[in-house]
Amino acid sequence: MSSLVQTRATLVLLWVWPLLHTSSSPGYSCALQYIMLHLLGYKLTMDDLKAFRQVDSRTPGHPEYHHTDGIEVTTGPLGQGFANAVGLAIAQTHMAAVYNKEDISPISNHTYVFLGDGCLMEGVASEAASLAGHLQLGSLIAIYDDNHISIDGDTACAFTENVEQRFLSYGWHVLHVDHGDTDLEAIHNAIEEGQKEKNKPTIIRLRTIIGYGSKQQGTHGVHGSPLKADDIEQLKTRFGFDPKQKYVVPDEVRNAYAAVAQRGAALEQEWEQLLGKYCQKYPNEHAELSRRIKGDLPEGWESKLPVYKPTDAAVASRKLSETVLTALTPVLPDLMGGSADLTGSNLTKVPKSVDFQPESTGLGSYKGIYIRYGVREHGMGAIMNGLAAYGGIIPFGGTFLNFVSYAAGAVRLSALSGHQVIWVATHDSIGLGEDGPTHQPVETAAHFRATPNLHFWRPADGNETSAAYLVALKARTTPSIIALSRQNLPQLENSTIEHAAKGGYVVHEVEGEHLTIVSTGSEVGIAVEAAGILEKEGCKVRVVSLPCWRVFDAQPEEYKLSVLRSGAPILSVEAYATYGWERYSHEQFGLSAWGASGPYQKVYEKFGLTGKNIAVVGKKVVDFYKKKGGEIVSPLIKAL
Ligand SMILES: Cc1ncc(C[n+]2csc(CCOP(=O)(O)OP(=O)(O)O)c2C)c(N)n1
Ligand SMILES: *[C@@H]1O[C@H](CO)[C@@H](O)[C@H](O)[C@H]1NC(C)=O
Ligand SMILES: *[C@@H]1O[C@H](CO)[C@@H](O)[C@H](O)[C@H]1NC(C)=O
Ligand SMILES: *[C@@H]1O[C@H](CO)[C@@H](O)[C@H](O)[C@H]1NC(C)=O
Ligand SMILES: CC(=O)N[C@H]1CO[C@H](CO)[C@@H](O)[C@@H]1O
Ligand SMILES: [Mg+2]
Repeated sequence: MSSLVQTRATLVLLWVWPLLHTSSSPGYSCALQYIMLHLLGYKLTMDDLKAFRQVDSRTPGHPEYHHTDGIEVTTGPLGQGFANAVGLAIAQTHMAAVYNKEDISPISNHTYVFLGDGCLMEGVASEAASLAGHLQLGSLIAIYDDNHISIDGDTACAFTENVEQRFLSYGWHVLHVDHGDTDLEAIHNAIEEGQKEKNKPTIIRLRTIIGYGSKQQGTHGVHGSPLKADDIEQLKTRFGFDPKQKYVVPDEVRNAYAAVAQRGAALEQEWEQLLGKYCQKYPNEHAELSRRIKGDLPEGWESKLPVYKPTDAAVASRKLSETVLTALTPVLPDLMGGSADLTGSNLTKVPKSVDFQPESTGLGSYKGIYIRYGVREHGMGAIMNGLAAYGGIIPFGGTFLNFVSYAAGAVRLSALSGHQVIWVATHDSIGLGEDGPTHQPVETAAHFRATPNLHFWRPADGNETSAAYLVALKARTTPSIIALSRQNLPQLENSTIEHAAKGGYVVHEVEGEHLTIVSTGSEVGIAVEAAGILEKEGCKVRVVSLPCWRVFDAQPEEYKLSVLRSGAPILSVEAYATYGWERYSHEQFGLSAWGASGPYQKVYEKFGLTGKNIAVVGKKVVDFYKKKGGEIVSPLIKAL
């Protein structure tokens, strides 16, 4: 199994491609990738190529995983593809360590990635490169198109560092080819040399000329806009094509690529045979590996999810999350966790789990399931996308919810690509207390709730935390962010896994209510407290917990309307910006600006997030709607 991630490419690489084992996934220059896939026999016809960048084509402007045959990761935002490749290489290295045997090694080979100046300027790539060097990922080979050009022109204006020295200091094996446009032999040799290096990732710096052969070669003029007609004509003539013909593949070219495809097919058959032998000799390992690669979960894992009694002690949901992970790890070898240097605070490391580290460091082994990402949130997000893309691995990564925003570029690609990545996002609100507003997420939830195909969970207690993991682990093509508290949360009466798995449910029911309070996470307990106070004053209050909007939105209309029903005003309460709550409530209570530093109870008091104050706010809402008169209709009842 080998992977080829292309974050961008130039024409010259066309000639390199056939030397590699399988295919692909690029950025803005994916036309080349589509052409290669077409020539090598993937499901891309000449008509697909002609429909390049057209609506509903199989050839969108940047390559999309799950959309086009042979595309291994979605790329386009520079630097992401490179970091994905580090994830793919970690996955290969780990799966090889777990499943390969002395006599049969079904998992071998390399991950190749093409990158340009843009990728190398991006921080996310630096984060991933630094970690790849530390992890000694010998199976990773990066090919850097060093053409001295980016969109603004000559890289002299902004990018003059010594890339080779940078990668040497990261611990990479560094090679270069001086004439990358013409010296095919040198490219071939460099790749072979990279394959021989087993203890370091390799980067090959190819010195090239952008738009080689065009009249505008060597300038940024060829980066993004089509060549002029006369330029195309002279280019085709120069390379021995008939300038009058379009969309033609000469027979020699077709045959040459068909031979490569045949060689690949033969290698695949050989590999299938190898796997057959492995199956006979190691049936248990084979069964597990096959299950994982297929994307199935093992039988009965759900029964290991912890459940709590209403009388159980109040516990921080980050701790509840650790309890879930500890319970699931023995039955779910697919879980590969990690943290961006907040292991102790995030509680992501299952006791006794081994670190994923090169043996030589004495810190762990490649069999280990716990990745020390270091303080590299964005790198972690993009690497997790690579781990998920490889198959057989469900990555989760811990950091403070506020710092998931640092990784937002990778998070939106998880969602767009359908990668099952789980963020263990602790310290989920002003409830983190003393660290203050720099660490307190306020706008974060609104951003991630607005992101398509992303589940943002904010569980309120033990059963809800188990429910969040249940749904997140079953959602094989959807990433999840599980926002978890630092402070202890009481177990809510009536919070079953089944209820919370619907994304929203009534946690405290009364008939003929004057008010419904809808809330999430740590504020649900506060809402229940407020309901108790108001009840004593003769005001009947229901409480709804809505731990995941998107999952709730997907429930049948009838169920949703039974939870957020008509007849009384609905008030939302959450320790975040109120943005978005208009969809589920008539009135909103939350933070109107940044949080504050202090002991968490004092901070909650400062912002009026106490049972006592929410009771006052609730009363105000009830009185307002009583005075206003008229029918009160659920905010869910709308035309569109
Ligand atoms: C994160 C991100 N920022 C900006 C862009 C827009 N962009 C696309 S290509 C490019 C320049 C890339 O330069 P280089 O990698 O050297 O490619 P070359 O021009 O050499 O082909 C930029 C800024 C992007 N795709 N992603
Ligand atoms: C892939 O691995 C096999 C066996 O492990 C090896 O024979 C082959 O040369 C490798 N191919 C590449 C492209 O690295
Ligand atoms: C948690 O769920 C279990 C099983 O669904 C239920 O018996 C228990 O009462 C729930 N606990 C709380 C605190 O609601
Ligand atoms: C929990 O549900 C039961 C049965 O529906 C109900 O009697 C009880 O009042 C509920 N508890 C709370 C706190 O709402
Ligand atoms: C509950 C818990 O384990 N908290 C830990 C959080 O992390 C710090 C160090 O970062 C530890 O000191 C705490 O014990
Ligand atoms: Mg460039």
